[in-house]
Amino acid sequence: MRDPDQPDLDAHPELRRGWDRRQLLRSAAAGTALLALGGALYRIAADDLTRKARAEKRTDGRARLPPGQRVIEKLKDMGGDPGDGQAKSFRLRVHGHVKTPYELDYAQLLKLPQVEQTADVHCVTGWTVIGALFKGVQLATLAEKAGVKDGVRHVVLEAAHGYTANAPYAEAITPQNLVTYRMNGKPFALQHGAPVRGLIPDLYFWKSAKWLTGIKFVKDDEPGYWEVRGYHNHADPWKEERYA
Ligand SMILES: Nc1nc2c(c(=O)[nH]1)N[C@H]1C(S)=C(S)[C@@H](COP(=O)(O)O)O[C@H]1N2
Ligand SMILES: [Mo]
Repeated sequence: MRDPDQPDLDAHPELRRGWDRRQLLRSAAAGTALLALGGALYRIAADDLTRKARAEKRTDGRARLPPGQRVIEKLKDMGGDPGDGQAKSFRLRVHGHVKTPYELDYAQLLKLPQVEQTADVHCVTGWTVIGALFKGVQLATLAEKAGVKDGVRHVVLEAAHGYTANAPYAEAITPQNLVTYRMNGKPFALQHGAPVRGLIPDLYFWKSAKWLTGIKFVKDDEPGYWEVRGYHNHADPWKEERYA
C-alpha cells in the first residue's frame, strides 16, 4: 500500500529526490530509536535484577545485595596485566607455612575433587553479578592437601606479573571460595582471568585474583596489590569496607 504522505511520484518525478531523502532520514531515525530502546531495555532488565536482589535474603541472613551495589548482567572487564591465558602453561604453586608444598598443572588441578556452585560477585566500583555458576576446586581442598601448619592466619592469592590479594585464612577456607576455570559452563576469557582465577565471592571482587599462579598460606598478613594502594585490607561488601 502507498504511504498516504507519498506524493504521486509518477505524475511529479521532480519530487522523487526529496521524497527518497525524507524516507532515508525516517529510517535512520527509526534505527536510532531502536538502538535507544535496546539500551533502555538492557537498563530495565538490570534495574529489575537489582530490585529483585534487594528484596532477597541469603541463607546466612544477609541481604542478597550489599549496600551501594547495583546488579548488571555480566562481568565488566576491569583490566589488569594478563597472564598468557593458556591451560597448557598453567602452573599453580601451593606453598608457604605448609608441610607439603606442591605445584599443580592444569590436568592435575582437574583431578582434585571438583565443585560447581553459584555465587554473587561484588565489585568495589558498585556493580554486582548475581547467580553465576562457577566450577573449580575449593581453597580448602588445596589447603588440606598442603597440610597447613599451626599459626597460619592469612592466605595470599598470587597472580601473573606480581598481582596479589590477601584474605583471612578462616574466611578463605569456607566452601564458596575456589580456584575456578569455568563460569556458566564456559572457560574464562583472557580478560577475565583465563585459564584459572581465584574466587572469594563474599569479599570485594579485587580479592578474586585473575591469571592465578599461586596460593600461599602465611602466619603474618601480606596486604596485596590494591590493599597497599588505599583499598581496605579486609573488603567485606556488607560493611562497605571499600577504602582504608
Ligand atoms: N591478576 C589480577 N587479578 C585481578 C585484578 C588485576 O588487576 N590483576 N583486578 C581485580 C579487580 S580490581 C576486579 S574488580 C576483578 C575484576 O574481574 P573481571 O575483570 O573479570 O570483572 O578482578 C580482580 N582480579
Ligand atoms: Mo576492582
